[in-house]
Amino acid sequence: MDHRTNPDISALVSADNRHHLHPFTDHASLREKEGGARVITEARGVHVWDASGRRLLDAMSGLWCVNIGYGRQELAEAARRQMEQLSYYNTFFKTTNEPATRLAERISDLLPDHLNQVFFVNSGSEANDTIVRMVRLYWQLEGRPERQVFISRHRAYHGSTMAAASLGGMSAMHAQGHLPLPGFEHVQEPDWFQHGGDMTPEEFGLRAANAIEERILEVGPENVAAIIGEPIQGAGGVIIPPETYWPRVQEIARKHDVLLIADEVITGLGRTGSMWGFETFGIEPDLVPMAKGLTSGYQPLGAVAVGERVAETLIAKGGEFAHGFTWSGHPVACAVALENLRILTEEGLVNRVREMEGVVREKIGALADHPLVGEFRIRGLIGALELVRDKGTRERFNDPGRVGTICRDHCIDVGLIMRACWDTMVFAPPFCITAEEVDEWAGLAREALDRTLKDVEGELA
Ligand code: PXG
Repeated sequence: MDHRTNPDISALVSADNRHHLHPFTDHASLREKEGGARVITEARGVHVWDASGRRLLDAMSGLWCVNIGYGRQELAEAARRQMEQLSYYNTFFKTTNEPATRLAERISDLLPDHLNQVFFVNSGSEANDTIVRMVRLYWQLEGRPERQVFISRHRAYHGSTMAAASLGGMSAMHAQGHLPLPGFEHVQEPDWFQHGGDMTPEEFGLRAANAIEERILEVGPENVAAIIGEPIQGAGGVIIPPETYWPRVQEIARKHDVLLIADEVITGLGRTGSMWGFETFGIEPDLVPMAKGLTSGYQPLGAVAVGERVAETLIAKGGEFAHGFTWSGHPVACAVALENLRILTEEGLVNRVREMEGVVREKIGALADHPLVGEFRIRGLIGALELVRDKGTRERFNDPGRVGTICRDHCIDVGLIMRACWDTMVFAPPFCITAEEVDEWAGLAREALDRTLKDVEGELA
């Protein structure tokens, strides 16, 4: 049954059409052509249900965030207990609450020694905006106020607020509202599949890293504040950089005395098979924004881990940092995060990510034999399938995003949620996924690919 035949649901959908502006949505198309939003009503484990009772396997963990899986009673209990005891108090004006302090300590314990100060925010965007203000203040306090420029990569995603969208390298976002702000530079992303040509991945990785140094030299090292990067670019299409990339970026940051920021909003807390993406790639960032997996999406929460170098200056010379949010260190969100991290560590879910990576590599990786699939790649439980016109040459279809959207819609029709980043189908399933569920996912994905192939067969090379 389609939900629009159910009177309660169709009333809800029409109210939604009248009043609700959604993120990253073309409302004219949603309301007029597609008839309104899909209503999700329940979720458990790796599955969500829509209002018509259809079950979908969520291979995206919501938006890369429901890492421990849906419906864990312990998190509901933790929220209820905390709401009953202390539903809210702020962390301004020399005040704290127990969950906020314990969580700052817990996050510090999970990080390497030099990262041991934590500032709480409510989202990844706020984490990155906080970092822009903090890093510029750091350089002011160091007597180097001209060090203001941030270097990032094309197709980076760091959030939607003004500074975070400027840090990001999404051209469609920059095209709206005169972004980026001054002081944000973008260089080529380390996407071998797209840009590598005849180079080996290792050669290309070095070249992409060197593009950062070239830009530092153009801007003048004395003007550069920091380099920011997601260890694996998520919304950009799960770009897993060649092994040569990050070590060279680290070298460049050190050589020019520039701070290094690893945006761990997606990759943090186990997603890549180590606790942090920067560990997977062997680098030592100065600042670490995190969000999503911190609560597995059960509450909105983000944090910035601040390394010794910046923290010591801010604390010793900074006086009052004039920055913060009403919900910074919200006791309910922090209590839920503590329970989420307990489950993550006590149930050994980061090891499980590594185990399940092998299963996904075998079962989903087998789709690489499909006529549309030009590449399968994975690191931990984050990966992608590239849809191409020509498997031999990696040539894509014309009108980027068209075939990805067709495939994404077929996925939904067969009962699977995978996201299309242009023509790259990406996935990041909950860590609790089982081998049987990976089998179910592989079957659904093949069916969606076959249906997509029927639609575009005439265009293949
Ligand atoms: N950094 C990274 C690496 C992200 O992936 C943010 C920062 C911003 O976080 P908030 O909590 O402000 O959304 C993100 C968010 C998508 C998609 O469609 C990805 C994100 C958010 C929404 C949609 O892939 N990533």
